[in-house]
Amino acid sequence: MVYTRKNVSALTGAERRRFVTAMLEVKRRGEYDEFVRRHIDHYVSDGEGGLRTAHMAPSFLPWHRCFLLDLEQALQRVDPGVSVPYWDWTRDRAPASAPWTKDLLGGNGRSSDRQVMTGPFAYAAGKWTIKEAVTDGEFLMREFGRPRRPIQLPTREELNAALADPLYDKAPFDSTTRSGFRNRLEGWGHGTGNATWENHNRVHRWVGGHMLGGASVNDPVFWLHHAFVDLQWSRWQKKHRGARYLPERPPGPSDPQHRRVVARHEKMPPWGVTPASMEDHSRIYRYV
Ligand code: CU1
Ligand code: CU1
Repeated sequence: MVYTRKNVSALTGAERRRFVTAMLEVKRRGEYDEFVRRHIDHYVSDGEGGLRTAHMAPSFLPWHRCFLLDLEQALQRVDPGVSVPYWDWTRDRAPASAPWTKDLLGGNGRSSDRQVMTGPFAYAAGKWTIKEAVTDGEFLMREFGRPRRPIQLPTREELNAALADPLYDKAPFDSTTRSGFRNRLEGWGHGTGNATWENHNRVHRWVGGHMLGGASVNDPVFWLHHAFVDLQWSRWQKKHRGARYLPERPPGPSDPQHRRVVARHEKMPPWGVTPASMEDHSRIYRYV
């Protein structure tokens, strides 16, 4: 049956409680840290050799779509009525708004050590110990807006500029690509300072703490952020009827991107599904 993903600000108290309970149970079962580890292991950048699947690549969108579906299945094994809500950071921009409430994700980190002190994912609540990370420390960290070098959440206009691009992605299909919906949304920018981080990337920077690197999955907001990013892919498809995932065919042997990106009909690790098969989610879930 097709289920729905809702705006986090529209969840009822009971829906919030069920989402949090399911997340904590997936963590308790040890499954959650496998998701963190998988994301760290797929953190391959332009500068490294080999196939890029999750980031700095066209398959950024289908990769995270599959990743969210796996987490959602883990949540639904605990409570079949739960799905991942999305955080519309163009509207809910205040540090006290959804999803940062005490009954959901908790709030900002404290200034001394960035430790999150409120809500069910605070270390002191005893159910969210960080185990898989690139740095030490067992507590979840956030640093909203990066006070030492302030950064703002992306605006509706900035997101719309990405959605307006009619091309899905463009050669060289990496972080240096200057146009194409995928990189405008993923957000490897070309300016200096804050302009280096656009849309999706800027949100990771704004939350700060664990959201900064490959271990960003440790912060449950990762999923709410990526559900909203995933929704943009659907919006882009509706805006540009017939526009498809690119590249359609694998780059040839003389192309520097040969075997470094996943083409539309190639199998995407670790799932072995093709981007083409992930373009339409309407038989699995809908956004409301
Ligand atoms: Cu990611
Ligand atoms: Cu991300």
